[in-house]
Amino acid sequence: MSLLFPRLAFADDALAFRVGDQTLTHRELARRAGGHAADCLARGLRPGDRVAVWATADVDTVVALVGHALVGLVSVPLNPKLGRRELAHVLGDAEPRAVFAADPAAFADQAPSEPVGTAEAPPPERAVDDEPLLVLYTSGTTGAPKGAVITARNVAANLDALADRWGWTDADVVVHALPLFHVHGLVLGLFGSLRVGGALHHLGRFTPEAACDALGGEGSMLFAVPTMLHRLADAAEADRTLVAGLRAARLLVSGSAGLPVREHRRLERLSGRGVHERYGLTETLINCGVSAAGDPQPGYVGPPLPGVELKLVDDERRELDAHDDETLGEVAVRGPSVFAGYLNRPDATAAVRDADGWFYTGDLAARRADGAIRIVGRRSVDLIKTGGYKVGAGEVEACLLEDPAVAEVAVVGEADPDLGQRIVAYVVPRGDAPDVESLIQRVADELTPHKRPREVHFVDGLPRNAMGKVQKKRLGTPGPQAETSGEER
Ligand code: MLC
Ligand code: AMP
Repeated sequence: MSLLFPRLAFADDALAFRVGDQTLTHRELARRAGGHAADCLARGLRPGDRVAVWATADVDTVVALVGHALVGLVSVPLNPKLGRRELAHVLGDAEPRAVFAADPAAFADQAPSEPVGTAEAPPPERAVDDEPLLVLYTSGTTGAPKGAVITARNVAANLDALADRWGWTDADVVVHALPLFHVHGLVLGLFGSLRVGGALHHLGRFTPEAACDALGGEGSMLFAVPTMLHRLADAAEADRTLVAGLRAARLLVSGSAGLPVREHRRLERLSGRGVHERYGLTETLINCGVSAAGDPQPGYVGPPLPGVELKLVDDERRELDAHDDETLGEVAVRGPSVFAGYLNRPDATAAVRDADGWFYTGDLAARRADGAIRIVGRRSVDLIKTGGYKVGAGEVEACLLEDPAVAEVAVVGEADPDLGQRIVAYVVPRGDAPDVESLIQRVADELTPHKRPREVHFVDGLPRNAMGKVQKKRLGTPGPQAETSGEER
């Protein structure tokens, strides 16, 4: 039987997790996760049950996430900043049997939850099986987010492929400041470190100084979204002493959104070393990555990982046999890391995965002769990536339309040097223009703060085609008659 987290079965006193001045060794983590698992069973929870986890970055939450994984409970990590409507949607859809919150007061109004027990017990041994491990909520173009069901095998296969590509071992300490409710921070950062038997040093919150300090110390690899690397480059330009940390790292990894070539070059100029990119999705985990054994490849996310089949297809999903770095097609992937489907949404699952197991990503790319992939954009203008978070234009539009002063609205992502894309709302007011701050706050309160528009433009009407469909590509800098207001932050 192969185990999901082999080192936890033979745990020792090496570091497994650090955040601030709190640490867990592999032995402590194994025993506390075992205690949490036993506690869950004693409360009547059974393998296969879903448990929502208020995913703050702290030791108790890590113990709970690992305890659930070991005993077969399916964690549904929640962004602690989820607004009212989105939280109600996720809880209504996932129907968790329990909610875990390290600080139950944070969750008191929403549902009963219990603090983590401090009891210790031998950890259960979780095999790499085909049972669900996580349900991760991710946005689509329209409607509310969908829960992607990820199995233990999806995760193990993907982490082993990444370990191979990055030479990732038990000697590595990953440094990151990513949230523990998405693939990047949770699956790669936490579960990846545990699967290889290494450690995760979580920074709590991202600052360039903290990242460089950690890399200058015990940290060997940095996992970051492009926004963080952009801020690192800005900070290192202003304070050259930060460069030492970047130089000391074994590997700097960027993902969750494309890192512009200019940012690659800037970091290279500053630190003399480059960034290795990898590309993935919540539903497929990581598909491609640049090998750590070779040089970084600015503009490319590398070839498919071992075990991942990848093809480029045209609009009719016919395969394009192009290796010219020019012909564009949608990326489709197949392999052991493609998810089990969306919870309660067979229709949505069938729309993205065909009968042969191919998953259609919606990403447009070209392929080089050596197989390296260059991501150039997305098929839909309604999927926005901001700071590495995926946001569906439709969910933000639906939220804004609830304001009685909004007659029509179109939400788009506009190029932003820091966030990659920033969310911009074009609003046709009903009568007098509504207050911009309250529109922005509505989205922050109902959905989540990272989905809030950073700018709101008032317009007389939205550009439409003959069929009446809004033509978002024609929205851009509003005309001279339009009233414009930016967010003041
Ligand atoms: C601001 N804030 C507000 C607010 N305005 N809160 C309520 N109402 C308002 N109107 C708060 C925010 O919540 C936040 O708090 C702080 O003020 C700053 O907000 P921000 O400007 O939105 O955040 P920012 O500093 O820009 O964040 C940048 C970032 C973040 C890079 C740190 O975007 C981030 O963590 N990105 C990671 C996304 C990620 O992990 N993606 C992986 C998806 S998996 P506070 O306390 O939060 O600072 C995937 C697959 C793959 O994609 O390939 O990996
Ligand atoms: P999510 O649904 O949050 O998992 O986001 C997945 C999407 O992030 C993908 O479909 C891509 O559009 C984008 N993405 C992730 N990594 C990269 C990358 N290295 N380059 C470009 N886009 C990326």
